Amino acid sequence: MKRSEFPDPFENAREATGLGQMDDQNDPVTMLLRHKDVRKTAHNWKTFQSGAAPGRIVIPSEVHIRDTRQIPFEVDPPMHKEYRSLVEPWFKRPLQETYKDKLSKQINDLIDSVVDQDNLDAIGDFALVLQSRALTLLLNIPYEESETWISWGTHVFRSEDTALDGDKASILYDYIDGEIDKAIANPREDLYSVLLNSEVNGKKLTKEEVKGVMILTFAGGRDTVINAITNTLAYFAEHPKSLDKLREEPEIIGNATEEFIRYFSPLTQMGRVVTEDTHVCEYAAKADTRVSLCWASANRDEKVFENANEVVLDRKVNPHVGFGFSHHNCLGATHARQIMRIFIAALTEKVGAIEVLDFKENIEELGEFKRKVGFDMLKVKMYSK
Ligand code: EMZ
Repeated sequence: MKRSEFPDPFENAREATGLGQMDDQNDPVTMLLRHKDVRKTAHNWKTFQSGAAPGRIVIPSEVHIRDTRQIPFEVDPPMHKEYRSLVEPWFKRPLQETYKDKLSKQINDLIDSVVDQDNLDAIGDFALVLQSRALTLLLNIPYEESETWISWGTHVFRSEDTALDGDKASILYDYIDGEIDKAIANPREDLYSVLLNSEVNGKKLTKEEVKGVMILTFAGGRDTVINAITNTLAYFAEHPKSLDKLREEPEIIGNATEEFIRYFSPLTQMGRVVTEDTHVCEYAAKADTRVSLCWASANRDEKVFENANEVVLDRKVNPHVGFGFSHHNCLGATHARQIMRIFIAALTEKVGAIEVLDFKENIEELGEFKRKVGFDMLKVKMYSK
């Protein structure tokens, strides 16, 4: 397999039944694989809820390592809308020119500092650094704070050998508790203080609610952004003409960003808990069981995407669900898109070619399926233009 190839393990099952099965800590998941079913189910929050026990809609389930409800991610309408409209303007700030300029400077400086370096650790010394520094802008927090987040390593809830790591998770939870207390003592201009001063339905947000938004902000955009960046590097390494094409046609960088998100689908799936006995496809879903919306499979559905297994940089119609779908679509998508666009633009300006020197693929085990989602290790050299 080529390093930059991300095969679709769901094709046969998607065509045959539209369903897949996997166990997850004795709380099995029925995976919905078709674009149409995924979108339909995402809309139907009454029967397929997000507001179950905290952690239960995440796969692997986080019920054993988390009690705090992530907001607005684990809340259903009508409360979902209240929270979402509260945080939405803040998470749209990446559209502002000043924000874009700062992000662009960060990313360009980082590339300058690693270009021509031999054997660059593209995860630990590049993607993680880029993601953590960018997060200081999203939170409006001093840049230096990124050093702390980088020191946590790539996975907030995972370590090298365990899928879920309670000790590691508590580093994040304790840190956020501490920051909330500091922001209460000395109000600041950052997301913590904005949330602490906000009201929902006429009531100030509690510390627990603020924590719920902050955990989501830290955890939701970490592995996903890191995978998007490293996978893109691997892709350009093997497709130098694609990098040249984007150099010549910078106007399609937006399309290319969407296409990479579709093709890599950095978040494979998200669960829902069934609230009443129902049917999806031919499948009888029982109350209190889990289904998942498999974005990665939906994004390769040949009924929707022509040449679904190819990266078509200037794909025009691209109704991918890489950022989810419906009211729960990714809150961080504006930020993530800016990161990807600016990152790709900076590569075209500064980097002539990329070489992969060593790699280890990150393969998710999903019951009957195995899916490559990114890399556990990726060593590269970026050659200056
Ligand atoms: C949750 C999730 C959100 C979860 C959109 O995804 O991302 C995962 O990486 C976290 O582990 O807690 O935030």
